Amino acid sequence: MKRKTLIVLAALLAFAGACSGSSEPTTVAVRAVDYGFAGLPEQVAAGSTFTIVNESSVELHELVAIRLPDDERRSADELVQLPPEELAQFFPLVETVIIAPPEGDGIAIEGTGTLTEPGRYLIICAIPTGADPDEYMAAAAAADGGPPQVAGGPPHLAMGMYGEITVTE
Ligand SMILES: [Cu+2]
Repeated sequence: MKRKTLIVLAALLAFAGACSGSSEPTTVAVRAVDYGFAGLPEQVAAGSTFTIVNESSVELHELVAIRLPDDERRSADELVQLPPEELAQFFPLVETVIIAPPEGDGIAIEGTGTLTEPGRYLIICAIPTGADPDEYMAAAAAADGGPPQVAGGPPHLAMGMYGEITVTE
């Protein structure tokens, strides 16, 4: 076999190894920016824990992980285009919510940040654009699990702050 062929084969094997090497739970540090998630992996092993750091100096951000039904085939791109009341149907499937103030670390306010159930997850931030962080946190506490009512523009997901991950066995 020619040397060049061997090098290509070695590279392919290394690539295959990297793809299948997601079986161990890890801690995934995601960076929240205006407006998106940086460092969101495509796949993680079940039991992996998410943390967020908010790199914005003005906006509050959150990471909401929704375990999509097994028969849900629409992409994250399609799901975030749904009217708010249709998207709200997925809210009972929220596994965890991590919220982080501007230039701050995230705190899990629902769940623990760990995704234990294999499947496909929609990741969104639904904070209204331009909302006052302190006002939002106070409203969230007062809403007792419901959607906080605060002034602001469209949710950050409408600005592109969403993603999709698959949790593997
Ligand atoms: Cu956000």
